[in-house]
Amino acid sequence: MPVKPLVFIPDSQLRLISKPVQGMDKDVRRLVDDMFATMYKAPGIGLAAIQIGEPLRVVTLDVSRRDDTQEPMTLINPEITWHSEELREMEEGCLSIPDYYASVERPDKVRLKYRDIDFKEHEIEADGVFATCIQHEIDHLNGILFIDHLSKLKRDRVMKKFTKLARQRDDEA
Ligand code: GNR
Ligand code: NI
Repeated sequence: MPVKPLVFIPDSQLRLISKPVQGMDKDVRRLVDDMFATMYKAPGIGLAAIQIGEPLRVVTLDVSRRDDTQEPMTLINPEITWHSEELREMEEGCLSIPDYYASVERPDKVRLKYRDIDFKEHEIEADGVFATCIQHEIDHLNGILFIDHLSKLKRDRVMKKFTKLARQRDDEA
């Protein structure tokens, strides 16, 4: 289960619309394994495939936060079928935007349709951190980042900082 390098802003891959998975095969299973390895190592509570450079609608998730009670979830082709009118604000971060955190308002509850690792369809209701994380990951599948939900001023400031960092890294290489 190799840990893969993460894709960071301002890499334009993060703006791609990821493609639906047509069915499970060895390649998709290997991708899911690599995503869990990369997500747990980071560590993060969720990961979208595009964050390791694969534009497929695959998400790994584990909001348990504790090593002794892992609750890994694989979401293939996830779709939100309903969301509450009620919103909730939560501090978010993103592995593709290291060490930057900001509050985002999103629907408090969602209904989620997805396929599991056996390509079996499920529909579940989610709230709390779980609901926030699902929405953050589905945004990734559509080329959207949590900073897109902030003011243009804040977003521009973050993009500028990371663009400068990337240029310094390139200069050093
Ligand atoms: O690890 C992560 N933590 C997190 C915290 C609040 C809201 C969303 C997240 S997802 C993030 C990992 C990540 O970047 N997933 O795309
Ligand atoms: Ni993210």
